[in-house]
Amino acid sequence: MTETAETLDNTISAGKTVIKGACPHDCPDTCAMLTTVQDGSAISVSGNADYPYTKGTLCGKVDKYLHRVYSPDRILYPLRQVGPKGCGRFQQISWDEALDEIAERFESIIADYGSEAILSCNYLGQQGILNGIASGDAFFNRLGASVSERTLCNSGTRTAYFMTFGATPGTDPEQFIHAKYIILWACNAISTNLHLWPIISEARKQGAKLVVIDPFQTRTAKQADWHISVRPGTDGALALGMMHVIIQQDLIDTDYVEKYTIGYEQLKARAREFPPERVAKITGVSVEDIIRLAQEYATAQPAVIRIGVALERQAGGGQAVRAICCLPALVGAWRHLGGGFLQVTNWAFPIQWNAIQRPDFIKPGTRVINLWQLGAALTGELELNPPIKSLFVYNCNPLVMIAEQEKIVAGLQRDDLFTIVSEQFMTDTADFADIVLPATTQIEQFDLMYSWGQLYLTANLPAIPPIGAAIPNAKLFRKLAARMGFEEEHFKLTDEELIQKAIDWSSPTLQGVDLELIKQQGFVKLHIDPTPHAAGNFATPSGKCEFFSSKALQGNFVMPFLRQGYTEMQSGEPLDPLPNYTPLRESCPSDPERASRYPLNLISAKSHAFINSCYGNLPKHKRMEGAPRVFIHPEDAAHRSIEHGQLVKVFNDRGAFEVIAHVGNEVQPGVVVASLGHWRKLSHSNSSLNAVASSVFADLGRAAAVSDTLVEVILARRNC
Ligand SMILES: Nc1nc2c(c(=O)[nH]1)N[C@H]1C(S)=C(S)[C@@H](COP(=O)(O)OP(=O)(O)OC[C@H]3O[C@@H](n4cnc5c(=O)[nH]c(N)nc54)[C@H](O)[C@@H]3O)O[C@H]1N2
Ligand SMILES: Nc1nc2c(c(=O)[nH]1)N[C@H]1C(S)=C(S)[C@@H](COP(=O)(O)OP(=O)(O)OC[C@H]3O[C@@H](n4cnc5c(=O)[nH]c(N)nc54)[C@H](O)[C@@H]3O)O[C@H]1N2
Ligand SMILES: [Mo]
Repeated sequence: MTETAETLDNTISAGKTVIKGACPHDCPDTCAMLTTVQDGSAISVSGNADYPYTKGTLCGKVDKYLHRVYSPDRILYPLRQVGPKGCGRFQQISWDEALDEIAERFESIIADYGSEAILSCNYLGQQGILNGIASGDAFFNRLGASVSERTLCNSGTRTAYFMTFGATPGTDPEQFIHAKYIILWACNAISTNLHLWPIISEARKQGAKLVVIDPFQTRTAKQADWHISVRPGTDGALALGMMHVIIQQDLIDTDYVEKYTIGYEQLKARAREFPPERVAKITGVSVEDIIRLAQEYATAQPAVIRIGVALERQAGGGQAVRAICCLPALVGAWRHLGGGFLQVTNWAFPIQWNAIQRPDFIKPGTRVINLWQLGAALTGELELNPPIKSLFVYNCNPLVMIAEQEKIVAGLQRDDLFTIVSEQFMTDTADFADIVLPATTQIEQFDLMYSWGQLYLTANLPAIPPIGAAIPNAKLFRKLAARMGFEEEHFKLTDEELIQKAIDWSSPTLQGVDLELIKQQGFVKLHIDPTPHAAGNFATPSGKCEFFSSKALQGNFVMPFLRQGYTEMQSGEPLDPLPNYTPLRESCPSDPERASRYPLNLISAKSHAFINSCYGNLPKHKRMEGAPRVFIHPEDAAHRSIEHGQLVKVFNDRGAFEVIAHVGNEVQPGVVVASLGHWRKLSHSNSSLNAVASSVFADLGRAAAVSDTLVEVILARRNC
């Protein structure tokens, strides 16, 4: 009997039950979670010790999950706004009243403006197949709403990855244990991918070297064998410089390149343009370090690269990812167990998203609105016809998480905008809602969880009944569909029926597995080849690793985190089929005037104690995170008479926010770093980082160049 089974028996006999679940958050780890229940209440959560990937540990955020579930601030009943928008004055109403009002307003908006005047704004607040990013798609598609293009995260990276490798999960993180050289490139794993860390630590005990490439000395960079502090937005040049050295010093795996790649000669010509001397000037990394990195990476096999998501948030971020993706094939790293490349693994999961999203319900020609442009869409700047008259927000907190915050505030303040927010907490966004709907937490609902950072399908069984009148997202959209009179069978399917349809049970990755087995065991690991590309076998049109991308020639295209079929291929200018380096957009010399007014480049980093903005309101998590800060180099601080610990204003012509200055060498001169997720209304200035961030698109995947943002920092007035 395993340890957990023993524990289970003991706890059941003591009048307690332990229910198998999974962390709901937008995080690569997707931990298996156990909830202990006594007399109908959850009394503790813990990691499932039987789960091979997370081995019984939860992070410091989710081990306090019950603070979320039982917080006195939970929204437990439907509410109607009674004060001016944004003041957060609400009165409790019944579900029937809420649904009636939504249906009546939708019907009148559709009659006056057409259904495209309605837009949903949703993301990964919950990550399950049922209640996650796609849970409302069938409803909104059937309604005829504008389609929201959700490129808030990972779309630039995914597009680049897809151009090079196709839809493949890459290297299984559990195989990192065999690696001898690990590069965490723009990835702060100790904060954002915690359960990869013990695997990396084990590999290091067995002799692996850990290199972190990041302009910021993160918790992870501090622990590395070698931290390479690159200038933001210059990684494309660094990767091309590495290639230059690898090719020049004949460190390529010629056999692998010949058999399993296409475009080597063109790539070689491109890399020739990036000698280390030029790359050193661009990146701020010394010539010696560029050469050493290239040599070590090429020769210390198995070598594996794990990239985070931050690269795509710079003007040339997509092509930088493309360049980094080319490295493993060049040196044959894919041949080895534990070698290769990891970005996101969810390509591996045999999920038939169309069964959940129902893109077939979309009326041909329905317009698509990108969520990074929410502010411009709501304020009328986009000159949409019809204008947006209703916004339905769920699994998302746009007022904190989407750039150009001031425009979003202005849009949400519109009296003629009917806003519905389904939430667990009264977020900054929910304050502006006309109707707020109560959402359940993970331990109150059923779901099946995939992962974007590992290879397990994990069951989440309800541990306690819904609290108050809260309901899961899947149920919310069934209720709305019924109230709108939608007759399609889809809207009558139960949770389990939907899951049965959504999974391709015949996939070789799930041989011998059915839903009952997953529920019983709590999880299954997909059957995936541990060296998926040892002999090529890429999922590209050529079946090879495409240094020269054939997809790029067909026109610009977008690969969002979850696509609804139709967004894949767009017409337009062909993309550069070879990886390249594009300088930052906002800084000199592209806009010298702007750069002189706002000389510092602001990077947004994920906070340690929150998941995006989740937990940003809970006292224990806030204490763990500390006050919102901006990291600034001592030279930049001295130049502005700023001292460590003082309140400063970070601003540009888009907006401003106030935080405490952390003066230190963690950042380079010219760069400032602030963490994301602090709530606007709990901040000094009633604004936060996205007040200044730009929502201009980067080069690939319509990711926004939010970290390609110039600002100035001054002492906040109240210091004077
Ligand atoms: N604790 C915690 N964990 C999380 C989240 C959270 O909010 N909090 N969010 C989850 C989500 S949604 C995501 S997408 C992932 C993101 O996971 P990560 O990608 O690891 O997180 P980020 O903090 O966005 O970026 C990682 C690092 O990239 C660096 N960086 C920024 N610009 C550049 C650049 O131009 N070049 C290089 N080389 N580095 C750069 C930043 O300084 C930062 O340290 O984390 C997930 N996990
Ligand atoms: N400037 C800048 N902006 C960024 C980023 C950046 O690095 N810089 N990062 C981007 C990234 S990587 C991401 S992933 C996005 C994240 O953007 P969001 O997905 O908007 O981030 P969250 O703050 O997690 O908001 C999710 C909300 O969903 C709610 N929620 C949780 N579970 C449920 C549920 O079951 N039902 C309902 N109805 N609601 C629920 C939570 O309470 C929370 O308020 O932000 C992007 N924005
Ligand atoms: Mo993300």
